[in-house]
Amino acid sequence: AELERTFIAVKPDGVQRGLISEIISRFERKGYKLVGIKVVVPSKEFAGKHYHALKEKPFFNGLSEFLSSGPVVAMVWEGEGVITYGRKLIGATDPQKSEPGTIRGDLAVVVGRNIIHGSDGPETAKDEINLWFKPEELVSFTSNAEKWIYG
Ligand code: DAT
Ligand code: MG
Repeated sequence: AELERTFIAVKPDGVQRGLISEIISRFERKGYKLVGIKVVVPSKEFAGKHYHALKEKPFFNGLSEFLSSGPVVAMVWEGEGVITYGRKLIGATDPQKSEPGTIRGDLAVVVGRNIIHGSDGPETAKDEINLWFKPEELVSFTSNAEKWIYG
């Protein structure tokens, strides 16, 4: 299996609502591999770095404040097509527009509390993984299930 990796985070609302295992379970059952995970309370400055592409948006300050308001579960998931398909599992940014069956469609109601973050492309995936994780915090291993997932 190709070593594509993406950054996924359960935001403070998802953590407070007890949705960590539900979210991990959806990625794990799909066949993706968890190669890094930690619980952190990011500073507002760090949250601003994470969302730097949105710094001109009117909601940027509130967004950075919200991401830094409590524990976040930061993860790196690996697998073929995980960046694009991870976004499909997550659903549209606005939960009012997310399809049922997606994480946001099933578990969230408003855009400001949409419980999960996922990298939106190969460049942001690389940048976000590097921002949140040191190389030694990530593992590389072959799962026994891989031959049954990929053939
Ligand atoms: P996504 O999280 O789907 O990648 P994004 O990168 O455009 O979406 O925005 C990052 C987060 O900012 C999003 O998850 C929730 C918040 N956000 C986006 N648009 C918003 C809006 N119009 N009002 C309030 N918050 C918004
Ligand atoms: Mg985004």
